[in-house]
Amino acid sequence: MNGSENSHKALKQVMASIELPKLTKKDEKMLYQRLERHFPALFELYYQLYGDRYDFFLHLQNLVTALCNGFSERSRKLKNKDLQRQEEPNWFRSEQLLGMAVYVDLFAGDFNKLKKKIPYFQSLGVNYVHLMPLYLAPEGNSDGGYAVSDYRKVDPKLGKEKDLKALANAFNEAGIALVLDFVFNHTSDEHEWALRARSGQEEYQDFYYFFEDKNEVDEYNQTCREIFPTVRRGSFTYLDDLEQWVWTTFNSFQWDLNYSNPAVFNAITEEMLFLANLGCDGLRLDALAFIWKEKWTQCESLPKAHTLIQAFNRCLQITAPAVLFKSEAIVHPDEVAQYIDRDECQLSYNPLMMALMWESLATRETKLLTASLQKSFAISPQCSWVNYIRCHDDIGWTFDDEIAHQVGINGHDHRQFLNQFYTGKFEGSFAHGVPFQENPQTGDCRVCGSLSSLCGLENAMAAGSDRAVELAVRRVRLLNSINLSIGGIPLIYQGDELGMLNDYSYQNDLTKSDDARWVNRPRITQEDEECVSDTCDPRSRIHSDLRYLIALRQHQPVLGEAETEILETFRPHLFAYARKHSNGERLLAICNFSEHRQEVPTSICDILGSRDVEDILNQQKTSYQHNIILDAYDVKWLKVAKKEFT
Ligand code: OTU
Repeated sequence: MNGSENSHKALKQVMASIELPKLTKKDEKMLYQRLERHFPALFELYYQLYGDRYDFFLHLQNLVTALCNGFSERSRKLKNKDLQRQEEPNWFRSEQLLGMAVYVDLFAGDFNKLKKKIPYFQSLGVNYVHLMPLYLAPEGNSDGGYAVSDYRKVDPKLGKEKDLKALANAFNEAGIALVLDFVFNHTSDEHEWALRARSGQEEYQDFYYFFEDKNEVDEYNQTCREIFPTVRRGSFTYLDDLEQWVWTTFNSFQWDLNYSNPAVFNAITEEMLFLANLGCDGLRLDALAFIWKEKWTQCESLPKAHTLIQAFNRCLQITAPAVLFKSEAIVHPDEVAQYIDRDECQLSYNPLMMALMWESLATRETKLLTASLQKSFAISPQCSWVNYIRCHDDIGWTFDDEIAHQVGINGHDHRQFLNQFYTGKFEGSFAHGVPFQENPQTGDCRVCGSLSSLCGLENAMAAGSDRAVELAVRRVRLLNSINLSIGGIPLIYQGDELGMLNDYSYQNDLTKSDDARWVNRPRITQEDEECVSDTCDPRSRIHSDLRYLIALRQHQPVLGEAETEILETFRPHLFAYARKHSNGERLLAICNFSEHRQEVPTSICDILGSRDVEDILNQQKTSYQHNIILDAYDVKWLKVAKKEFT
């Protein structure tokens, strides 16, 4: 008997053995069709993970029951959305799509107040909103909400569950895609599963990784990366009451879930379907690289991590196919790429481009950016990057040392330089950042700070230098322009649209002071919003430049679902790429990463098929006869000039 016959038989057996929820004839047909299409793959994946267990079939039954229940609980409206999205599977590649990541409390106050911000999103052109973790979490330090105590309850400071539902509906009606965090690598130590485990219930102890033997812990620590070394060394936390160690990759109150146990897979699937049925369009898979562990490995991005995510994806295809997965793999670029697939994560953060834009700003050289993106930018046309410049986390320098070596850069030394440059330890640097998680043993470090402060605005304003302010504003525009045009969903991080500077108030809060990432998690006040209407304030320029870029993008299909080619400019300070739409339209973007004027021969326009071009960004219709000239940090978006008939 072959695999497909096996899975067909298994499906028949499972369906005969479980109690189906009440469904209309039409829904029942839809569910069966989806099961027929996706169950074989799901079965295969689940078998790879748990096939050697004596109770495999029991867990499979439970899983399919959860999927059928999830399907029956999904509202008619969302089921219609599922169908609609199937008709336009590439909706997320549109030039119209623009994202923003916000904290409900810091950005608006609570769910109801956030609902009132819908016009703000709309006026910016934002139609994809990622709400930072909003779930019930421990009081005090909860890692910014990434320690979840209950996936079905919201943080009471933000409102009630019904308020979140109302917000999701309002977003839906306003055409705003909602993205929520799926924090599935760990729960908080206050999650019911953790509490039960702690009280000695064996069934729940199997939900996490407990060790009695210190040697075993030491063995794992030899090969695992330390993520928050200044908080705690190693990846484990000793629990005095249990006299055992528990696996905690991040903070001590974040307990890693044990996915070698199928009961964990099933339980988390139910939580995932609950979130899907709230009406979100995307789930951000937090820390997804860490979900599978094996001794003597790094316990990151192991093959079974992919098997797990693909299995979760199939579960969604069966119950809530409108929902996309967004990979949050802030790892080596080759590993980032491994999560991107229609059947795994349709969306992925682009940490390589993010880090290397900052690298190019520091060095004024584009060779590493160009060489790296030439290798890693192209992904499946059924997927999309989520491009970003800043987020709620730190900046880690996750480039490929091999490529760095090829362009004459020593990766280790270069990271040290970048950390120094962005944390005020390099003379002449424009940036004002804060170091994060310096590891005394390895010398590793990451950088925090807001977009504007890292681009030099904070120092420039403090120095009262008009020239320095001008350059900072231009740097911000340069990075925004790439984010908006290179291909992918641009994700604006809250406050960056207002040019906000670092917020040092976290240093006075005991629950935050040891986590420098709070420097780039500001509370956004009315005053901050009003700042940008004062034209004397440089932040107003940052804001209006961004608005201008967004408005332009919305009318350029060539900036949406179109191919990207990263070009070699043979000019050390210039970065260039071409976009090509299937309708034949093309666009060439050229960016100057230096504060000095640069020139490039007009022949670079040959990729457009003509040297008679216009710069749609600066509305210059000159046809370039000589060299193209770019001022300090200038950007050009060139298209073939429209013929004027006289
Ligand atoms: C994510 O990031 C979140 O974005 C962080 O805010 C959380 O603290 C963390 O998970 C735990 O939930 O370590 O510094 O290599 O870098 O997943 C950020 C991947 C993080 C990790 C990333 C993680």
